[in-house]
Amino acid sequence: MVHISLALNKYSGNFGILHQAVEGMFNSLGPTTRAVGSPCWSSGLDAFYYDFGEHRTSDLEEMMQADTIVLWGINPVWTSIHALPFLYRAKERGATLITIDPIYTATAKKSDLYIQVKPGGDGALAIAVAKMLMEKGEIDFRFIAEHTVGWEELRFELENISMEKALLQAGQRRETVERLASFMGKDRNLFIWIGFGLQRHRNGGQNIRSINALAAMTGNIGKKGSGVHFAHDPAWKFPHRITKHIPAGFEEKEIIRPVDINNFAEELLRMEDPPVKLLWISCRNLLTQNPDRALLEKVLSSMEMIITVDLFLTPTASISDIVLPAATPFEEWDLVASYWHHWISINQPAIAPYGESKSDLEIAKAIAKRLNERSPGMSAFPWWKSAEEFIEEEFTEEICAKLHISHWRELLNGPRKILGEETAWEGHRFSTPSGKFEFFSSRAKEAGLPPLSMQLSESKVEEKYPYVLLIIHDPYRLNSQFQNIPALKKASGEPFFLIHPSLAKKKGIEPGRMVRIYNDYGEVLLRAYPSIEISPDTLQLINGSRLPINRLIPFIPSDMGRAVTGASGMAFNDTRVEIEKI
Ligand SMILES: Nc1nc2c(c(=O)[nH]1)N[C@H]1C(S)=C(S)[C@@H](COP(=O)(O)OP(=O)(O)OC[C@H]3O[C@@H](n4cnc5c(=O)[nH]c(N)nc54)[C@H](O)[C@@H]3O)O[C@H]1N2
Ligand SMILES: Nc1nc2c(c(=O)[nH]1)N[C@H]1C(S)=C(S)[C@@H](COP(=O)(O)OP(=O)(O)OC[C@H]3O[C@@H](n4cnc5c(=O)[nH]c(N)nc54)[C@H](O)[C@@H]3O)O[C@H]1N2
Ligand SMILES: [Mo]
Repeated sequence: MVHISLALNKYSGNFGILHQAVEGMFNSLGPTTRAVGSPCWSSGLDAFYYDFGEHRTSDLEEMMQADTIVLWGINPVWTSIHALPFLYRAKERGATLITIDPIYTATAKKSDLYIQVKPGGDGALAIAVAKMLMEKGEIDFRFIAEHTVGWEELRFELENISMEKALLQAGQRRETVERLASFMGKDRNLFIWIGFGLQRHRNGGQNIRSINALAAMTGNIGKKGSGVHFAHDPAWKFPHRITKHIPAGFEEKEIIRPVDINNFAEELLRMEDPPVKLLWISCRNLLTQNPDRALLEKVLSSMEMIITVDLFLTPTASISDIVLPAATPFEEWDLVASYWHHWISINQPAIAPYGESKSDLEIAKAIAKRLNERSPGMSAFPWWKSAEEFIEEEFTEEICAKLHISHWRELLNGPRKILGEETAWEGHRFSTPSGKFEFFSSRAKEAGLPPLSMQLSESKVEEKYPYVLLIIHDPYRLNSQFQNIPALKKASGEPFFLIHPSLAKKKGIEPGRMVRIYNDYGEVLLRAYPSIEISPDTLQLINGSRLPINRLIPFIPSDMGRAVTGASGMAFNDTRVEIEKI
């Protein structure tokens, strides 16, 4: 019954609920080793957990009722194009669009105001704005009194923070922040959309807590057209029965020996008693997306067996012993929910699986069946059930009621939005221990984190290398996917990075020149193009190219993530490098 030397690493290839058959199959074996946490959003999830009790977004369309929309560390013009019609309509209605980003992104170019924040300086920026709003009396004291805890402690802290220090950490002049604050006063509907890029820093979680506090002190929570929006997970309302086939005698919690998904290489190396021998990789291009690539290569080569399930022969699949071809979404049933909008849909197969490919569910079923043939009772996964039966089991009465359907098959006519959850936190009943929005979080305190949501960071990290490497998500790809589509490859051109003209001049780098980007972890050779879209101490690179960029990226944990996902977030955007022309 004990298969602890088997490990699973699975992430974002397909988040459809039937793909959780992989977790279900692993659960059915009893204790195994599992990658836990997330390379993506953990620090932000914890920030929302401490302040609100959980993460929720309003219906995206509410954006159209905002007076001010702040796109804070998010680049939807590249990464969330389905949101653009609402942004444009809000703008037509007179909303002011503000982008806060260290890079003058495609989104910033469409905004009315752009603030070039220092990487990791968002908390300090929120604090500077909060201090100004306090000076001007633009605080919603009624909201604070009725719906929050910890205001007195926070006010005291804010009064004692020096404005100069906050401005310096945010990399701003006073006038710029004054302008920003003028769009955020208590009588404007303020809709803040926080992105993933901004929380990929050592202080990413705390920075989000500061932004949350800014929204709360101006009364911008639970009101139409306002709020702070980071993530929402309608999928969590499903019972996830597909994962619950745990053998008798075990509790769900006991059957996972956790390995941090971000510090995967090092933790796997240290794993003893027993060491991991077989690694199952699904929905992941581990080798190109995880930090610490050199160590990862070494550790993976020491595995007795790696099985990768993927649609394509990715770099990760290429180093595996067995590659199982996955079916595409065109060839499988699935139940699909988003981590941002509120729609639920059924994915229906359009064609039968091509060649020998199989969905993750069919693979899980086949394995469970075979294991039980060899050794009856080895897997508790119900291999005899059809995909449609697995879908059926997820639809509880409550879910059907919220979708206004009596049977899931009604979704075959088109997706439905979950009703009754349009405005996040509308009744102001928060899921925190106090039931209120918490400027002071006892849960954060217990976790050894600063209890107050606004606090200037005092810790100084000695940086050996001078330039911050910001790796942003690609307009033509989804992480490492779609490399193989010639039209997209052509559209995105050869990989390159951007460098400020003053830095290019200092280093004698002409446009298009090959440059060595390096640090203690490795090096990458790439063409450089000067651009005033970034600051002189930042380099911009686009994620997803075939280049092994993650040779440069060490594992740097962010401040938060453990409470919700079980491991800290990953501070990809705190990677530091040096450059030289070659
Ligand atoms: N430097 C840097 N690194 C980053 C980031 C960053 O900003 N900077 N971003 C991080 C983020 S946000 C994320 S989410 C992670 C993503 O990390 P991964 O989840 O590893 O990313 P993908 O490149 O999307 O790889 C998914 C793989 O799943 C495969 N796939 C697609 N559909 C299926 C299916 O149905 N079944 C199976 N078995 N496989 C399938 C795809 O072909 C692809 O190879 O990367 C992280 N890495
Ligand atoms: N086309 C496309 N769409 C995608 C993806 C993709 O790869 N391609 N990936 C999907 C996934 S997995 C994810 S997680 C999302 C990511 O969606 P986004 O969060 O929009 O993407 P990122 O490029 O990671 O980061 C957004 C911005 O954060 C900025 N940033 C970095 N550090 C800081 C900081 O300290 N402060 C502030 N204010 N900004 C900062 C970056 O400069 C960048 O412009 O997109 C999803 N959608
Ligand atoms: Mo992500």
